[in-house]
Amino acid sequence: MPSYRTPSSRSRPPTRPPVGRSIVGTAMETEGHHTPQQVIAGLRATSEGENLVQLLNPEGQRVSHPQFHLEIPPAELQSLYRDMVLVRRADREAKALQRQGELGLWAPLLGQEAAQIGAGRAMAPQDMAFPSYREHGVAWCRGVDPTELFGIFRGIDHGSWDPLSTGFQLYTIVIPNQCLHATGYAMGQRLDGKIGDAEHGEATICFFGDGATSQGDVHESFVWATVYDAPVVFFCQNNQWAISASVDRQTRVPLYRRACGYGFPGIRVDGNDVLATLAVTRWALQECRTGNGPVLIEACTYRMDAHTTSDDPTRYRLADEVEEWKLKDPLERVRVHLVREGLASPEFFDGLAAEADELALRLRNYCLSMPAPGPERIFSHVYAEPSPPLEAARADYLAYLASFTDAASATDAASVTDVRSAH
Ligand SMILES: Cc1ncc(C[n+]2csc(CCOP(=O)(O)OP(=O)(O)O)c2C)c(N)n1
Ligand SMILES: [Mg+2]
Repeated sequence: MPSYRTPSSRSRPPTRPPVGRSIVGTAMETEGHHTPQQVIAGLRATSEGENLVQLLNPEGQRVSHPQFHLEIPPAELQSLYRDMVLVRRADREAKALQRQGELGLWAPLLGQEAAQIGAGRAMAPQDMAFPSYREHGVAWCRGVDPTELFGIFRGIDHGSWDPLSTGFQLYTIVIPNQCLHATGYAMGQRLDGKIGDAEHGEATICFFGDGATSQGDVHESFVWATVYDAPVVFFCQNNQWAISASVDRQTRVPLYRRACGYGFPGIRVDGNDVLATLAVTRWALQECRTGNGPVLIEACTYRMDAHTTSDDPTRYRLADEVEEWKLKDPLERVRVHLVREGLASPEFFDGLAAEADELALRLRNYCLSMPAPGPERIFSHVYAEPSPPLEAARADYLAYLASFTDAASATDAASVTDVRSAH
């Protein structure tokens, strides 16, 4: 029987008395004018947030924190900025492709780049991520190309990357099933003796939203994770909205404080600050790797765009709110910091802009030439090993299609190819 070690001393985040329930964070696209009132409201919102870990403020200045000290070389800072710029560009291109009828749907990540790049870059190669449907930035960090995401949103694929080699599981639409999957996986890591070593130990990180916290799955996951000391970081991106339901419809206490009721640490980070998110997630994963999991992180951020391309957020939220968050843009504060501190040259920014253009063009070209898979594709990659009942079902289905007199249908059915083998 495996023994479950109860951590003797958790290194907990600092605790301070709660001061309120409003959650604030930061803003986005930088075009547009803001009134002085909006500027002040935006900046004050971040600095007054309850127990918010922040290392780079919206003005692009480093701030200190008693527990989290992050020394970061200029090259690493540039590379974090590069990741955020490129995933934002991929996200904007995907939205344009949807509007042009090339994707069936898109779930924008605009505004959540720092939360996702900070968390994704904190992961070690041996860690495993369980995403929802908006984690395009984490996918990027795990080496899953945006083209792989496009297959899902074009409706021709259920996800074609390898979760084991990338450490990035498939997208999950059913909210928030992935919390249960992640908890089970993390329990497995513990049972297999994969934790305990700070360098080689494994950890799991699970991504979900503020709205997801109202689902029973999250409660069940928290209970199982805590009583089995599962090495899982629950990474909640509180982007303030669950489609049209604002976060005050989900909770009357800041979400990170819920962890206390389950007996594990909860910590609240400025999710629009890539440095703070990186530092806090690194700490949390390390806690898990060394047997002190689970940990809950609430990353305070904002969904700047619609829930999906099928949603119209002007129906349920005020433009003022969005304007306020624009002032806390996760990219802009890093750009300002790099420029002000002389940590990146104009050539760096020019080169990055060109790289983003190239990426967008590559994604567009790929999308326009993406082959449609045949109808038998649904039977592919279901099990690792051949399955006679599934093979029989596939043969039946192809025979059924071939029974049509329509020559075009028969040709389509016969010429179907696996979309993966085509690329
Ligand atoms: C079980 C379940 N119920 C309802 C939905 C429909 N739905 C899709 S996204 C969403 C809101 C999720 O909000 P949140 O957890 O805050 O994540 P966000 O979209 O903001 O990233 C809902 C209700 C679903 N996908 N699954
Ligand atoms: Mg949300």
